[in-house]
Amino acid sequence: MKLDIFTLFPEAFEWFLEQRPVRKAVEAGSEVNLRDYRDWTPIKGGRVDDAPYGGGAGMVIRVDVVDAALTGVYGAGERPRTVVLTPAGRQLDDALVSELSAEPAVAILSGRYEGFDHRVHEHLADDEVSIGPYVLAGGEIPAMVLAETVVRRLPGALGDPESPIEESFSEAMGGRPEYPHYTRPPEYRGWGVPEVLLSGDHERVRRWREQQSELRAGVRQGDSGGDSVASPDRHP
Ligand code: 6GU
Repeated sequence: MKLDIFTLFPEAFEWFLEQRPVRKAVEAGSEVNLRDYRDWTPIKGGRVDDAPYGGGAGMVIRVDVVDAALTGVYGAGERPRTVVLTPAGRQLDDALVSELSAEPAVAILSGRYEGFDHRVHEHLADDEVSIGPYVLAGGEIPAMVLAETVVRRLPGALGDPESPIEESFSEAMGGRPEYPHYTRPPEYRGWGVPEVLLSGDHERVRRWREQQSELRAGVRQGDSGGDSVASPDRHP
């Protein structure tokens, strides 16, 4: 997979590129690149935005700037599947992550200000994606969220090859949240660990985890029951 993240603030992604799933995926042959719109802008002074037609507050990122950046990176030929980040987009979920991670290449367009000239959405992007029903100041955090969910699916991103299979909301979990995890010590301040996990009985552990996952799904849908284990007591 070749992932290009277009942004006005490449420096915001430094930590992100160094952390484990991204680093591992890159070591295993995937590519994650940051692309700065300003490197290709045809506007003098390195500008990328302008005042909105019709008036109003804020600045809008220009369509010619975004197009020039895409042409600068991909040439005149075919462009990869292009996602524009916008709070009004399709909400990111596990199905969309699967779809995108199966692509040979993806371009993520991240913006600031009032967003992009709408012709970016209409003519340059294939998908409009939001990371949830709330508004953030810019697309950098959404870009990292989207990129991390996709990169985690790529070969080599995770150390243990089983860990992406049984995680929350995955198909292997029937789209349900994951079961709870515990580790040493077995008792802390009187807070114990479910006995079954210490039993060494793999079949009982498997059944318990399945049940916990279903219970959490029920809790999430507003069902009663199971809350004592699904949401353990806070500090006394
Ligand atoms: Cl993709 N962008 C912004 N600015 N806010 C958001 C978002 C995206 N998704 C949720 N909130």
